[in-house]
Amino acid sequence: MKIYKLNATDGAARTGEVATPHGIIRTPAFMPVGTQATVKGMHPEAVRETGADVVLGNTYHLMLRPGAERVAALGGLHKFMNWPHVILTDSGGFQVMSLSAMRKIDENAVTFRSHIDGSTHVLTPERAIEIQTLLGSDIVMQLDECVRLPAERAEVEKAMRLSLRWAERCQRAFAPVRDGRSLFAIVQGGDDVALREESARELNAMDFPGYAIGGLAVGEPQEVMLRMLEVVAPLLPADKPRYLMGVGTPDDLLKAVARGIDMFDCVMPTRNGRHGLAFSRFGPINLKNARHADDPRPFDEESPCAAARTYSRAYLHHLTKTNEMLGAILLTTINIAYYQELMAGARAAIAAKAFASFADGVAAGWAAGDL
Ligand code: PRF
Repeated sequence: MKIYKLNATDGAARTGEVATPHGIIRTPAFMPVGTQATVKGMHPEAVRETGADVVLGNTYHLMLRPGAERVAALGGLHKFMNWPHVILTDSGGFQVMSLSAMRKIDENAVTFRSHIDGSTHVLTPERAIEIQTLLGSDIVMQLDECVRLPAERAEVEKAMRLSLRWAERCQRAFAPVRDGRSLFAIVQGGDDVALREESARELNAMDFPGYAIGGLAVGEPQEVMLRMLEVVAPLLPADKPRYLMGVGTPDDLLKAVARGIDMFDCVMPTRNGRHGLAFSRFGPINLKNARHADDPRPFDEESPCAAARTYSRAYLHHLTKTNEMLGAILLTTINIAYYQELMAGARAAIAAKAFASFADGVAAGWAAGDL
């Protein structure tokens, strides 16, 4: 099934649309992270207002609490969280590795202890598909194994090969329950060019509707990540979407778009917003800094985001210093809106064949710094 419509290219950068049962994703796209069936601190309506077409949910968290069967009985994740637009869910393996108290991976499954109550769970590729189907996810991710870098080549190779076998099992489990939804494969292979090539080629031959690149932004320098994108992206089919998982800073996003990436997710704008850090056309701004205490100017009078135009830097400073909920809410909103503005700018620039000058202009704004 073909879900991607390529609208324009500019060098390796692409703009297009991904079709799903709950609507279209305009690409390049940033997907706010809604781990626990909520983009932390924001009403779904407010998330939509920033221009987001899709949010990401997590198999790992939702299977533990409230449970996938419960969400299904309540009408599915879209209804449960009041997000009638596109939902992509991650498959759980990556979150098990970073969050669970104990975990063990073998050929059949990842077995782990819940970080909530210590209970033991077994996540097979088949169960990862079943959970994401119970949730009603529009874009389902295969179960994979992601290795943190730096790592021994043998370890990266083993995880990449296991991920290939799990891709096949996920594909087999997904076919009978697909119902218009899509399953994306995940390219692994760490920082090793040959392993990345093998992973991309094998997954390509299995003919998935979309491809993710995993195992990056896990401890390696940015230039290594970009090099891997330069290796992998050209090996992926031009008529299918490419999703770089768990990335990144605004700078990472523009550099990855320049190398042919279409979709991103990251906790950075939400998590940093909760801790007083805002992303902006002036670069990152720490609202906890005392220099904002007497500054009556709005955060950014030229932002398309009402919160950024309305609230003063002095007030945002006060809210973050006092740990008020509204501070987290406003900065999360400002950050998600900035990420969406960046992607909208990238889409327009690619369509106008002016992506390089767009990216240079944005970077010049960051370099000039705060007003
Ligand atoms: N695999 C999965 N989810 C992920 C990653 C991965 O490699 C990453 C790595 N940046 C983030 N999220 N399934």
